[in-house]
Amino acid sequence: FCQVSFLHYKQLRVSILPANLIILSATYLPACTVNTDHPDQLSARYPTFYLNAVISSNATCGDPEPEVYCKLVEHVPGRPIKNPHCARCDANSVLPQERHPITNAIDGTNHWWQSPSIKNGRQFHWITITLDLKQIFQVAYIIIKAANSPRPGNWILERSLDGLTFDPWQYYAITDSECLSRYNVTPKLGPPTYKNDTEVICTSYYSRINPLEDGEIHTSLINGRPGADDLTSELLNFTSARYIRLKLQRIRTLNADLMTLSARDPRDIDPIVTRRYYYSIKDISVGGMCICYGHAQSCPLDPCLCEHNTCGESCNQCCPGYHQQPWQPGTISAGNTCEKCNCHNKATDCFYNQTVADLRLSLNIQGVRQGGGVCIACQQNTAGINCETCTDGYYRPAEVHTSTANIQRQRALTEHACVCSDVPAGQCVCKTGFAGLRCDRCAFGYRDFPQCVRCECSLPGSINTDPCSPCICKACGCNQSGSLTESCDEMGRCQCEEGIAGDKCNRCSRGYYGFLSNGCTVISLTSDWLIHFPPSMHL
Ligand SMILES: [Ca+2]
Repeated sequence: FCQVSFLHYKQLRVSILPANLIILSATYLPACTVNTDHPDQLSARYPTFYLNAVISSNATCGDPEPEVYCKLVEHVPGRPIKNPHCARCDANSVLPQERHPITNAIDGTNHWWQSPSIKNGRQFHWITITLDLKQIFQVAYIIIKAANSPRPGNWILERSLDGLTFDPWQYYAITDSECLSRYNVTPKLGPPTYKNDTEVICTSYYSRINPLEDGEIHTSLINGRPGADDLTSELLNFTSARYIRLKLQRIRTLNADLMTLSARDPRDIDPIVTRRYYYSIKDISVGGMCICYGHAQSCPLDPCLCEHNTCGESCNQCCPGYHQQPWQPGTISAGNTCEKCNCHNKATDCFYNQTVADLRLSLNIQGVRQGGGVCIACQQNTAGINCETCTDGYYRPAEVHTSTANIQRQRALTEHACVCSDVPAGQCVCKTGFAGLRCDRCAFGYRDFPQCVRCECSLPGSINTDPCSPCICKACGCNQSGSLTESCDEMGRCQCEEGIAGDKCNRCSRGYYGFLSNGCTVISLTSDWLIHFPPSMHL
């Protein structure tokens, strides 16, 4: 049950190191019970992955010259530091413990990256670390673990799609007031919260001096935002990144040393103080999903292993034959599975048409008129939006049901005589002029099968009972005094003089009276005797 909602989020590029796989499984298992925004449980909701990415920094301890550094321990100012836990770093050392390259930050072990201390100069407050994920991901969270130093003080977490333009994801400052003074961002007090899906906050929560080592920084980019449960397009865009950059801008120092360090060049200060100030990162974990629009379970480098009947490099479209509904990105609450078109197994592809959907012309796979799938290239002499009917000249045998029909439609005996219809099955619906179960003869009044042309003989005008038999015309019988000629039309209607009516021109038209040899007389509307005519008298 829990796995279902989890399936959209994938494991990106899991390291092959056993240590990482243990971390991975540890974060996978609680997924079923965790529904919280607490940063400690970020990794529970989204699988952690260690990146096989490329990481770089512009400064490293012991590069180019070996140097001695000491761990920061609490002490009383003015008194000598007892047991100063010092060590040597040398980027070119043969001893692994003396080398602290930036690759240690993503190696999945306890080896760490370390920067030169500010004993070497003030410029070592400003160090940039860039992580190239090698493809665009939707980053859900980033967890950074410090090693033998406090966490960075002031710094900016940035993201980029192209490696050229970077946008801030989050600001971190030693104090809330520095959020405003350095980054011009109103500080978030306490544990980070997010008002909207794209809010870039500034927090001092993770820049505290304690713990002096092994501190962690949890940055959530999805959890805690309004669109977290049902990813909005804004949040999808906001979390998309190929490059992640840490712009470190100020090492966290003991308050007791703040005055000394800010007033003087670090190179003029006793190295006992300055060699304790450097950055260290043991581990950077990035969790997220590949850009498969929530339609892939696994997330190899490329392409996405699409599910939910989606296809395309990024699962960004429905697969052929699955266009009953328009494509949508998958979300946690809805898989938005692409729906198969109902082509009655007569077509392999279809397309979505909104008009067809609006008019409810398309049957879905459940036989309900819902969706806009239109089948393409119906096979086996079938036709129609759902391949539910047949092409002209073919009919569906009575024993074959539309929904299960896998038998070829049968050809009518006379091609093009039969118009396909499914009601009733097995019966051709014949074109005009044709008749019979298979439209294999001419209809009454038509002759010369298979042409079936209309017969000329008019039944009202002839004594025939079959229009296709030779015509024997009826006499016109026109009234001599009422008609213009002796001939009549094919229906036996004579041509009457003015004021005369009737097929045989033997009575007066309406408005005339007195049928005589010289015709009918028009009724005078002023004649008041008109109303005395017996009603039975026809005018
Ligand atoms: Ca490490």
